[in-house]
Amino acid sequence: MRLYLINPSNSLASIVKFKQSRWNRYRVWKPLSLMVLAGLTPAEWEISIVDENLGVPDYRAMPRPDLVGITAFTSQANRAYEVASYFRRLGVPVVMGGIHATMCLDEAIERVDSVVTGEAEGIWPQVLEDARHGSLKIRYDGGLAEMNDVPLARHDLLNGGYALGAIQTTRGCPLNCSFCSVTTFNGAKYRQRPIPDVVREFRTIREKRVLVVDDNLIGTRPEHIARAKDMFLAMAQANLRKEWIAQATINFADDEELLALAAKAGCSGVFIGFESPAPEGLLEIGKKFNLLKGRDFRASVRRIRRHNILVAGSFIIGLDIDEPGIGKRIAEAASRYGVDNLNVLFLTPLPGTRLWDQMTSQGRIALDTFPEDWKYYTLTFPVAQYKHLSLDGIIQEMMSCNRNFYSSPRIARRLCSNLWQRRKPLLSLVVTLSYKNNIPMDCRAYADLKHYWDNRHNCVKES
Ligand code: B12
Ligand code: SF4
Repeated sequence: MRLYLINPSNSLASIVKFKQSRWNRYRVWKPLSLMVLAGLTPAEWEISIVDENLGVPDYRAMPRPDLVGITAFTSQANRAYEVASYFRRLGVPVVMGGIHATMCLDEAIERVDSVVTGEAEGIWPQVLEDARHGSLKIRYDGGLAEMNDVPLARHDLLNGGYALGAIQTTRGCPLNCSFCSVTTFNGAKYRQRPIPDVVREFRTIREKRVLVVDDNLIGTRPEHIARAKDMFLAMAQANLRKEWIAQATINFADDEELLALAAKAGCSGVFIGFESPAPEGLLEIGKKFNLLKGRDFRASVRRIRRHNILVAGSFIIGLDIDEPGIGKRIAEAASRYGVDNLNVLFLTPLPGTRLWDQMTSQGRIALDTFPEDWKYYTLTFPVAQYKHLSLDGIIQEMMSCNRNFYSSPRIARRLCSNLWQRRKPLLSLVVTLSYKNNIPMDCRAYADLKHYWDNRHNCVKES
C-alpha cells in the first residue's frame, strides 16, 4: 500500500521564495505534522512525504498511490484542494487533516474524500485501516491526543534541503489570544510529552539546528516551568549537541535558573510575541499576560540575551487602536526592547478565532472569496478593513516599520553589539538578511495585492 503525505505550497509565502533570496532557505522548516503521521503509520504502508515548499513535483511521473493525505494551514488550503482534485480525478482517495480542515470542515468535506479534524494520534490508524478496506468515512475526529501517544516523528523520511529539523514537546495554550487558533485547536490545557520521548526523538534528528515548534515552550504556571527545567536538564545531560530555537511568552525572562538550563540544553534563540507596543493593544487582543507584574520589556530582553540567547520579537499591525505612525512606533519599541530581529504581521482573522467571529459579524473581512482568497492569509498581506488605516495606509506602515528596524545603521549597531558580546553574530546576521532582502519582494507583492483588491472592489460596485 503506497501512501503520499503532502504539504502544499503557497507561492505567496516567503518560505518558498528561496530562489529569489537565498537567505529564505533558512526559513524552510520540515512539516512536522506529516512526519508525526508517518510515525503513526503501520509498516505495511510505503510512505513518501512530499513537501511542495521545496518544489512542486511532477505527480504524473510518480507511481500511483493508494491513498493521499494532505495537511494545510489556512494559507495552503487553496493549493491543497488543487492537489486533492488531481488525485481524485485519478480515483485515488484523498484525506485532509490539520488546522484548516478542522476550522473549515464544510468547505473541506466538499473537496476531499475524508476529513480528519483535531489531532491525529488517536484516529489515524483507524483511517488507514478503513482506507485499506475501501470504506473511508467522510469524517473522523481525533480530538485532543494523549501526549504519551505522540509517536517519534519519522525524521528519516525527509532529507536534505532543510536548515532546521523540528520537534514538539508540548501542545495547547491557556491564553486564548483573540487572533490565534491554538487554544481552539489544541485546547486550553497545557499538555506535555514525557521527557524521555523528547530526548529520544531529539537523538533521531539529523540537523544540527532544530525548531521546537511548541507555541509556548515553558508554559505559564509554576508546574510548567518546573517541567521545562527538568526537560532542559535532561537534554543537557544527554549531550545532544543541538542548537535549537523556540517560541515562548515573555515570562521566559523571569527565572535565571530556567534561562541558564535552556542555554545549557542548546537554546540559541527565542521567538517572543510582544504583539503591540501599547498596553491598550494588548488588552484589545486579550494578551493581558504580557502586562502582568508591571513588566519592563527592555530588562526582560536583556536578561535573556545575557544567556547568549537571541531574541526575535513579533508584533501585529492593524489593531483597532493602531493609527497612522504605528509602523514607526513598533520599530522604535522593538529597538528599545533590544530584540535582535523583528517580525511584524498584519492582523489577520483566521477561521476559528475570536477575531474571525468579531470581524465577520462587523462585515470587515475584505478578501472573502473562499477558498481562492485563503492564499492571502499568510499574515503578510492585509485582508480586512482596519479601523484607522486604509489599504494603502497599512501597507505604508508595514514598510516604514521594516525599513526603520532593518535600516543599515540599525543593523550595523546590532551586529557590532553582538560581535562585541560574542552573541551568535552570524546567526543573527543571517536572519536579518533574510528579513531585509524580503522587503523589496514584499513591495512587489503588495502592488499585486492592491491591483487584485481594486479589481475586486470595482467588480463588486459594477454588479
Ligand atoms: C511550526 C509552525 C510553523 C512553521 C511551519 C513548518 C512546517 N513546514 O510545518 C512556519 C514557521 C514555517 C510556519 C509558518 C506559518 N504559520 Co505556522 N505554525 C507553526 C506551529 C507553531 C506548529 C505547527 C506544528 O508543526 N505542529 C506540530 C504538529 C504535530 O501538529 P499539527 O500540525 O497540528 O498536526 C497534527 C494535526 O493537525 C493533525 N494533522 C495535521 N495535518 C494532517 C493531515 C492529515 C491527512 C491528517 C489525517 C491529520 C493531520 O495531525 C497532527 C498530529 O496530531 C503552529 C501552531 C500549532 N500549535 O500548530 C503554527 C500555525 C500552524 N501557523 C500559523 C500561521 C498563521 C502561519 C503562517 C500563515 C503565518 C506566519 N507567518 O506564521 C505561515 C504559513 C506559511 C505557509 N506555508 O503558508 C497558524 C495557522 C492558523 C491557520 N488557520 O492556518 C498556527 C496554528 C499558529 C497560530 N497562531 O494560530 N508555521
Ligand atoms: S498567541 Fe501565543 S500566547 Fe496567545 S493563544 Fe496563541 S499560542 Fe497562546
